[in-house]
This record gives sequence, structure tokens and C-alpha cells, in this order.
Amino acid sequence: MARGKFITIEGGEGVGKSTNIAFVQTLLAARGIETVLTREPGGTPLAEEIREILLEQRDEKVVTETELLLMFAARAQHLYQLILPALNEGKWVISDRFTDATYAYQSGGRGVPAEQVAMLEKFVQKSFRPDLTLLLDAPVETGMTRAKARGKLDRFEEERSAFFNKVRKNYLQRAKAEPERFKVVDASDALEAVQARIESIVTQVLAV
Ligand code: Z5A
Repeated sequence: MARGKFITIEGGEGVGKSTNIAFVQTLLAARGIETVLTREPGGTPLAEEIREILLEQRDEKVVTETELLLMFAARAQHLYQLILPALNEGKWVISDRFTDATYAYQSGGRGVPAEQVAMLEKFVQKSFRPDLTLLLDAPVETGMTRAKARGKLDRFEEERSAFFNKVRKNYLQRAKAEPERFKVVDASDALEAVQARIESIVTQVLAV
């Protein structure tokens, strides 16, 4: 049986990742491809518990190294318990965020040297990388307005726009450095326009 493909959806907060992951699943289902939808941090019961620890508002300052290690602890569990078994069964896995988010947030946003993220990436993932990454890109203000309309903010969403601008810049730099894997989608328009772009990319990728 052919191994499934691993697709990730990335971007700043509120750009529409959760909304569009379901759309990608529908596109693939129409072509007879079985998919598993998942997210990071999270995806398994243990990794979801780590997610709660990471997102919770707390009085104690969360040290950047702690945050980084918890992201990779959740990822190791997710990768070996859910992602790889599903891919080996021939299913496709679509994840709302993966390691590019660690480069964007912990390195771009918090200033952790990229080499340190790369070291943990190699330790946890070996050579495993996504087959395709859809980067939904929109001005920070657009995403923040959309996210705020949903209500209570988590620990990350409390950050200022300067932080999110660094995150966005890092994502765009990564996309430029790996144009084969990354497809950047302008997510600032109305949902129908964004989904037309996503459909065109998925159709092209499937044709290869
Ligand atoms: N994080 C990290 O630091 N390091 C890591 O390695 C990983 C994660 C993996 C949790 O992620 C936090 O963890 C995240 C980064 C950090 N924090 N932040 N920021 P998350 O993915 O759960 O949280 P999020 O990025 O904040 O997701 P989100 O706010 O749920 O955004 P979204 O999924 O991209 O957006 P959405 O829910 O699909 O859409 C937001 C709203 O906009 C919703 O009401 C939609 O109906 C609406 N929407 C969507 N598209 C449109 C368009 N085109 N027009 C108008 N309205 C739209």
C-alpha cells in the first residue's frame, strides 16, 4: 500500500487555518483520498494535555526553553502515535500547524536561534518533513481582528502585533527558502476567493 502524504497548514493567528483544513479534507475526499485531520500542539490525548499547559494564561512566566521543549514533547507524541501510523496505513494526514510554527513562533517571535530548533527537529523527526505546506498569509491586523471576534484570548494571542509581525516575516522567509514544499496563499480576501486559491494548489499538487 502506498504511504499517505503529510500536508500542513500554517500561518499567523486567525488567518483561517481551522476553517480551511476542513475544506482541504473535502477536496481530497472528492478524489477518494481518506484523510486524518489533526493539529499542533495536540493531536493525541497526551499531546492535547501539553497543549493546555502551553496555552493556559498563568502568573508564572513561561521560560522560552520550556515552551520550546514542550512543543517538541507534544510533537514527538503526535508524530509517533498518530501521524506515522496513519501515513503507513495509506491515509493522508492534514495538520493545523507543525514544525514550521516552531521556527516562526519560538525562533522568529521569541528569538531562539534557528539552529537550536533544527537540532530538536532532527532529534524528534529524523528526516521526516511535510510533503506540502499551505502557508495562509494575511496582515497581522486582519488575523487579530478575526481571532478577537471569537472571544477569550489564550497565552499566545495576548502577544503584541510586533511579535506577530516577526512570526509572519519568519514564515515568509521559510516559504521563500523552500518554494517546492511551501505554497503561499493570500488569506486576506473573502473566504470564497481564498478557497478558490487553495483548490487550485491542491489540484496542481495532486496532478504531479
Ligand atoms: N504554537 C507555537 O508557538 N509553536 C508551535 O510549534 C506550534 C504552535 C505548533 C496555538 O495554535 C498556538 O500555539 C498558536 C501558536 C502556538 N498561537 N497563536 N497565535 P492554534 O493554531 O490553535 O491557534 P491560532 O493560530 O490562534 O488559531 P486560530 O486563532 O484558531 O486561527 P485560525 O485557525 O487560523 O483561524 P480560524 O479559526 O479558521 O478563523 C478565525 C475566524 O476568522 C473564524 O471566525 C473564521 O470564520 C473567520 N475567517 C476565516 N477565514 C476568513 C476569511 N477569509 N474572511 C473572513 N473571515 C474568515
